[in-house]
Amino acid sequence: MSGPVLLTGAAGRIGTWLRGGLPERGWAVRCLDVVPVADVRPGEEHLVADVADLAAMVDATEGASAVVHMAGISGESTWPAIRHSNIDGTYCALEAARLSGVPRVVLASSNHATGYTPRPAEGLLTEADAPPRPDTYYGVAKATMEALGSLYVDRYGLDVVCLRIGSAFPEPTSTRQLSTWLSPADTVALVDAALKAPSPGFSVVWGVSDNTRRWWDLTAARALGYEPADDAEVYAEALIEAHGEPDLTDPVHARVGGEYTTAAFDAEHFTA
Ligand code: 15L
Repeated sequence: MSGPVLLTGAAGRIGTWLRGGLPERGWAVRCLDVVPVADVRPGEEHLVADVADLAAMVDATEGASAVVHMAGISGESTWPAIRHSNIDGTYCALEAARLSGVPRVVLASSNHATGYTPRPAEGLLTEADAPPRPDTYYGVAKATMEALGSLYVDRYGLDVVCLRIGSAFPEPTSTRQLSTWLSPADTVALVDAALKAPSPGFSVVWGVSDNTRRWWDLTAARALGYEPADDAEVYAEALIEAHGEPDLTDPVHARVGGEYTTAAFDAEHFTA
């Protein structure tokens, strides 16, 4: 495949991991963020633009082989802020890809698109068992992202892979994250697989490491070619000593979205 991958949200946490990891896997990366990247690396191409600016996004996607769309607010916020960055931003990423003839878009969805989904009594939860059931405005934007992705596949024939990312942090910091952690290396492996999978059409997969305590099924992600290497269990002893054994009846552990489904995430807690 010729042409660089346009990486939106390149200055963010996941964007920074991908700027390191994708070139190691052979991808040329064109970086875009609304703020300049602090530590520009040799050979990197950089653009500063708002992802919700369609004209700028059309310019940015010109000649790209794929878009990896990581930009957006990374948690709950006010409706206007979410609508601008996360809903308009996703529309512009997809529409710019269509207008520029970019055949594939990888979207950073989230477990919060399905946050009110209960943990299954036993076994693993597949993506098909978790249709959109958002827990926040943030989750609504991620459910909208998946719906927009589906539209651009059916109507315009793009390939769109939605990654329902769990907890993408350097290491797990809570007992919930013993189940939901997606390590930096596995984040790169998952995006690489989403870029390489032959003709995925429309695909929605959980983004989680191979955690001993995970309850999200990885069959669909593995079918794309994802081979996770990490397991949060190495952090279990320390986290359980600090926080106690997880209470599986607590919404934080009993629902996909964890704390996002609790009253602490009611709208009045978020102001402009
Ligand atoms: C997400 O989607 C957020 O971006 C991140 O900040 C965490 O809240 C994560 O989900 C999670 O569920 O742990």
